[in-house]
Amino acid sequence: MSQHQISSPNSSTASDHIAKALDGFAIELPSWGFANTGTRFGKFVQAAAATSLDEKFADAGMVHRLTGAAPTVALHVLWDLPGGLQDVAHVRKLEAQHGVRAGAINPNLFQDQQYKFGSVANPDPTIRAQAVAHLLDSVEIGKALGGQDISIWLADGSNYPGTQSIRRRIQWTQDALCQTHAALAPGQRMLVEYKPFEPAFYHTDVADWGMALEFARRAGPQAKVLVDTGHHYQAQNIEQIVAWLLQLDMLGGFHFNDRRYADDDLTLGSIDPYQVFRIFAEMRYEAWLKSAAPNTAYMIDQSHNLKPKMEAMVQTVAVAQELYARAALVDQHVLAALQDTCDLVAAEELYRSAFWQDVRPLVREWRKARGLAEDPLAALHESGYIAKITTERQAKNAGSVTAYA
Ligand code: LRH
Ligand code: MN
Repeated sequence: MSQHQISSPNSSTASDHIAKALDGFAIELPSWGFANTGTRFGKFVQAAAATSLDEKFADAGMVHRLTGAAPTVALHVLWDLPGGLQDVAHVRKLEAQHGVRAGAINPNLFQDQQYKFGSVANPDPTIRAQAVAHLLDSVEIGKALGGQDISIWLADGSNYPGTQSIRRRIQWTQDALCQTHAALAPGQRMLVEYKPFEPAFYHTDVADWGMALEFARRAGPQAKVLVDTGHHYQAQNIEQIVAWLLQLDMLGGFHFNDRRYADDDLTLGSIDPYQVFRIFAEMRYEAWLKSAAPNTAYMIDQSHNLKPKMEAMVQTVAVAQELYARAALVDQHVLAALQDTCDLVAAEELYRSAFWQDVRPLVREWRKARGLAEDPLAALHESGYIAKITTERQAKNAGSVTAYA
């Protein structure tokens, strides 16, 4: 075997590597990925889309049964628990019924009319207090459901220079995150998600990883940074940001999706699968370095505006497994030696040839060995599940066609 090549995928070592890696790999589904979503130019309603929490849990349960890798579903408070703590008992029932647990709790601080000029960073102290109250409610819901993470994304910002004080908004945001951190139970985490723009188009209060890092650090030890892959400027090196956050032990989790232009929320690996591989390679290095899997939450955050939602979600989990399996093929020990002896081509060949390995046969083998469908997408089609939910839901969905303006 030449020094450039890693062990071919059907060798025992590769299948062991992949099996071990996939046994420890789970990715969280977004409840909103099953619902009708759109852009500002409209929403194309799907007859089989989920319109209730029951249906979202049913769909998530089906994806987990098919893939064995999606045991939790992220919830958005106002979309999924409009009754707040009162809805917890119902969520518990759905967890038992569908075999998936509630995962990260995502507060909604972007849709209410009073948040036009911001939520936690709004110049009006009454509105800031309302936003903090919602964050504290979300923490209590998280405690009641026993999930680990409160995942906070703030749409706060402004559209025109000079119209808002960036400095005072930093302090207001900090105050809110400190109050939220103070309410966390031991073992709970708050994840601070950054995004450079949209819906604000001049400044966003938590716009990049540095701001999120500083906000998290100042909030307290249970605060970490969440990296949404769609929340970066085109030329940003996302895996370098991941490496830094790992180096600082401040990486809490990911929202995976893909994009060609902005926060397009397309399906993972559909535009740039090598990007996801490079991120997973940094995660594998961390696991190798610390001989333990990092406590990083892998989550999907996509809106399936055109693709049929169940297929899109099953496809996403399968692609995530395949890209994670490829990253598991990188021999970190050999790579480190090649990197530190600056054997550039050998290092690159070892790194990229892992990406080029067609691991699908071994991933199918892993599924088969665990009593799972070798091809989850084919199994979804054969299951009749889509026909069943289409019949059950089409009337309700037919009534929800909306226009933007
Ligand atoms: C914001 C975001 C955030 C969610 C939302 C659904 O763009 O990534 O994570 O709250 O999408
Ligand atoms: Mn996100």
